Amino acid sequence: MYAQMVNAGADKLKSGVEMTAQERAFQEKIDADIKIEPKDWMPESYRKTLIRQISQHAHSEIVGMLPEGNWVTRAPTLERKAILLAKIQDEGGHGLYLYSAAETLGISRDELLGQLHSGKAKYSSIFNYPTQTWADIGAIGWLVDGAAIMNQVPLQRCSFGPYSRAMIRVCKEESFHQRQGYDIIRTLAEGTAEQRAMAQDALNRWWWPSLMMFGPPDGQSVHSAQSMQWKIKLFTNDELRQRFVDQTVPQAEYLGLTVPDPDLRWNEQEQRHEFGEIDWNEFFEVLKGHGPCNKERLQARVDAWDNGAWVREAAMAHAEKQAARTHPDAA
Ligand code: BYC
Repeated sequence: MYAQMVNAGADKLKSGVEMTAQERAFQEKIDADIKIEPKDWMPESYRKTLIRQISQHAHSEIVGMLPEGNWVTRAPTLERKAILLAKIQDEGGHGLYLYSAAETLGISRDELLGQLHSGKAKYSSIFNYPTQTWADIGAIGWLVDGAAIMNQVPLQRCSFGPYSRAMIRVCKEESFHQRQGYDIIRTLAEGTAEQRAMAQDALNRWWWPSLMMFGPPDGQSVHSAQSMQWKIKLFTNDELRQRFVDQTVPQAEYLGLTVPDPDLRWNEQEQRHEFGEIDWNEFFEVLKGHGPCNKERLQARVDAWDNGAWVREAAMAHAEKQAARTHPDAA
């Protein structure tokens, strides 16, 4: 039935290759907004694209714990410390849901982590910047989680069932994260001149890297066209970036902070903010491993893996002992 709803022009993959009958049936399901589940047939490149995106998303959550973890012992009050700890634990949880979603596509967690540790898999560029002051924790919540939500709310409707369902819970928690970040920045912006300067300094340093989180401009985004045909992505990188700017600029104005972009202006006719040129050279350098903290972040993850070896070994030995007790004849 859903075949009737198919876009008649979509008989080719975005790569220009003619679709097989099986691929066409698959695309028809997607066009009819029917979720693809792990045991359903799917093109190999759909599976690979999902593994790439979901695992990079999972790695971003786990690496994203590091810049925040840097401030747990220095949070200004007990309440802020408890909130920050809870937020970091949430990020760990998001990473685990996402690794589980990726595993449904037939790849093991060990392989996924191996790809992170070898540098083969990416994680979000944003986490290669340092957290220099407490205001940076506010900026991460306000801007970085704000950008993450902008990207992830549409992903709740993406075509792959396990990913879309993971995003529903993740988005609820991210929305709390964004508010706690805004609350930190608002408190500083309403505080002493020194606190206000800290908030402005954090905005100055995190604004442009936050805009880069949405990925390269549409003209240079290699995966967007195919991912949108498959509804792995529902909006382009530039569309989401524009929405983020339009949402965030009024929040900065409310706080009395200045967005560090002299070219920023409201375009009344188009009902959107125009903004200045992003330094894409900086973005691609960070992706190549040359950001301020790339080496430190990756090393921290590799060390955590190595230092946790004894826990994994002990858990395996315990599981084997339990299994031998339950099924003594199986050994
Ligand atoms: N950083 O063709 P494109 C969070 C790569 S954090 C690094 O447009 P795609 C959190 C891209 O992978 C947010 N790499 O790619 C918040 C590709 O390289 P490969 C995590 C980037 O996939 C607070 C190449 O550039 N969210 O949640 O169509 C605390 C070409 O790009 C970046 C997600 O991951 C970047 N910013 O679109 C803790 C959301 N941008 O793979 C955690 C899910 C691009 O060919 N992901 N690249 O080597 C997505 O929506 C998409 O993957 C992206 C990129 C929009 C990010």
